[in-house]
Amino acid sequence: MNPSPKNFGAPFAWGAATSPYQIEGKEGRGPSVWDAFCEMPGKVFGGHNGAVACEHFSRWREDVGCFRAAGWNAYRFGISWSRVCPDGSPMPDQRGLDYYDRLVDALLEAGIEPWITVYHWDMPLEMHRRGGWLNRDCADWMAELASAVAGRLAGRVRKWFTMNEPQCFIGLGYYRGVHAPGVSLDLGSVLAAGHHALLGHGMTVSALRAADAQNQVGWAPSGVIAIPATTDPADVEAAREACFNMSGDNPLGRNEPNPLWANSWWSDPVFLGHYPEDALQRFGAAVPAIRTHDMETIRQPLDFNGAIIYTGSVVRAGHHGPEVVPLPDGFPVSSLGWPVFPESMYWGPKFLSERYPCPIVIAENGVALREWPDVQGGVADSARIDFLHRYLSEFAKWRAGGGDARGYFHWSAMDNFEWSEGYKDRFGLIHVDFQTQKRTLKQSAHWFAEVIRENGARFFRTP
Ligand code: IFM
Repeated sequence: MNPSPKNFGAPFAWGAATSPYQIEGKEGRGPSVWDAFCEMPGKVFGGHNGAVACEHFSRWREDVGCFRAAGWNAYRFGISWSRVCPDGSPMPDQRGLDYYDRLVDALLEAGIEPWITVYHWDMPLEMHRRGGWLNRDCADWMAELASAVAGRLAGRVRKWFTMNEPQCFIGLGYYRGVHAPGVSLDLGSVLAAGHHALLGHGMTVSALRAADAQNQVGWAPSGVIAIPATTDPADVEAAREACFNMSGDNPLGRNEPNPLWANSWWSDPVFLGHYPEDALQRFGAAVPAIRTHDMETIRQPLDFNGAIIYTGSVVRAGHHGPEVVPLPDGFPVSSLGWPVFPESMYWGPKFLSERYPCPIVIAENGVALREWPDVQGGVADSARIDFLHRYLSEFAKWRAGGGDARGYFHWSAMDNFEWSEGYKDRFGLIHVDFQTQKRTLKQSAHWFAEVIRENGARFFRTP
């Protein structure tokens, strides 16, 4: 590693990310668990759903043109399981695969490397009816999906994420019930579903490697990021502890008696091959049944850890352990109310890579705003530029100190269906008019293109 880097180094993936349910629309696919969830009264803002979304299924050519114009060298997108397995049988439908085949070719032609996420939440409804993640077989179904997709795209796609944020599709979906499938189960069932998801991750890694030995595989979890209140070693230690401690004393987990946002419940099995001891103690009888070889299946060597970082909490050393520092009035927040903490892009990669030594790819980072096209037709999202500038500076600081950074994917490529928040908040670098489906590159997309052209050099210059 160059001790004084002048930019993000090569090869570095610069681009943006999407997921299928959020952009594709329902044309050509079977019903998914999210279609059913959106029909449940009161679950999604304004009764919105992903039936149309960005119509990316039919507009993908135009969209790839936008991505090229935005200067990305990489694009992260997910496979719609309900498109590849529309009736819920794990047998793939070739027409679903054809779609991704064409998309991948178009991206490669545009000089954009595809980074694929195998599972980003749109489980076929029929699989959910057969138990979904509560059914251990779901792990096999996911690995079959991975084999089919990786087999078809072998030699053209080399970068893979197994799954996106099990914290969300298990924690929000099966425990809080605010995401699909929208159920609130007891902790034991939730942890069992999570265990099956982790098995699905491990089996998918093997399937991807079996399809092509040159495949590079990672995953994309999210989790709490604690930022030390000061650089005093006691505060730094308190923040580190808050990121991983799963005992009931953790101030970041106290109100959530479940593994929802804990890094260690999910990442310890994946990288270290076991669940964290403090969590096993805390969850007691709710701990899932772990069969012989399960942990070996889950712990597969990974090529990168896809960190998902939006926000954080400031933590200090208190008299009785880590304490959260309250936010002052008027603290900057996104339109979803998420506090803006650029420092999370330094401390997050640092704490994660210290505990789980593995190169970091930022799989998602971005900000929700409610901007609109101005009278001249441009979209002046200066707050997003400022957000990006600040977060990327912190990421560069981490890399300059020796961090192994391999890529940055902005969330999101384009405005889209933001799950239970519907269409009211916009995350895209590309503005989508949901009435006309017109795409407009926002100012942030143009600014980001310059950053990419110089490989982020501006963040490494000393002022
Ligand atoms: O839109 C989501 C994405 O699907 C998963 N990670 C967080 C994003 C913003 O909420």
